[in-house]
Amino acid sequence: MSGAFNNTIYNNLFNNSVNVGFNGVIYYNSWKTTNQAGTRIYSNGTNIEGNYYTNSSGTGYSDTCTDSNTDGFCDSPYNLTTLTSCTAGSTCGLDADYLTLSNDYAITDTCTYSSGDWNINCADNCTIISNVNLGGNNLIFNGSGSFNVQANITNINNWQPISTNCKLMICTKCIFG
Ligand SMILES: [Ca+2]
Ligand SMILES: [Ca+2]
Repeated sequence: MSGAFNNTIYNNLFNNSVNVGFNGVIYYNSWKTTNQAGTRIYSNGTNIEGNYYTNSSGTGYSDTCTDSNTDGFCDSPYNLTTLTSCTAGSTCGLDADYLTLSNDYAITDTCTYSSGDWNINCADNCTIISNVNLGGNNLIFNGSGSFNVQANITNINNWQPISTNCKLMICTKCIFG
């Protein structure tokens, strides 16, 4: 970039050995939009904000950054002048992507049964509206909140209601509009 100023650049896929370069005086540009629901240019996730930075070997910043809460965004901003992770308000310079897309998005709620024992976090406040066949596995509750059952959960080996703070709401005669 040469002399670029005050541009807004978001939800792009940069796939080059060197993704961003500057010539001459470096001015401020915004490398993200407001966090919002949207279709990502690349990588899984429900929201958009910054850009995705990769290379032909898949070792770009977005591929390798730490995303500890697996929300699909890197934990640290990305300084686009030095092409290194940075600390907001300190080492990010005028051009940084503050919410870089990561490829580590993972659905974290426990309301959907996949296989094995079903470990339910009551803090997810699940409402189960489709029948679930547990295949002889256990139903285990943790956390505080509720678990609202409006469908049949069958083939349970054992209930383990180990949390007294989990309110079970079992509906026997559900009314569906
Ligand atoms: Ca990754
Ligand atoms: Ca994150």
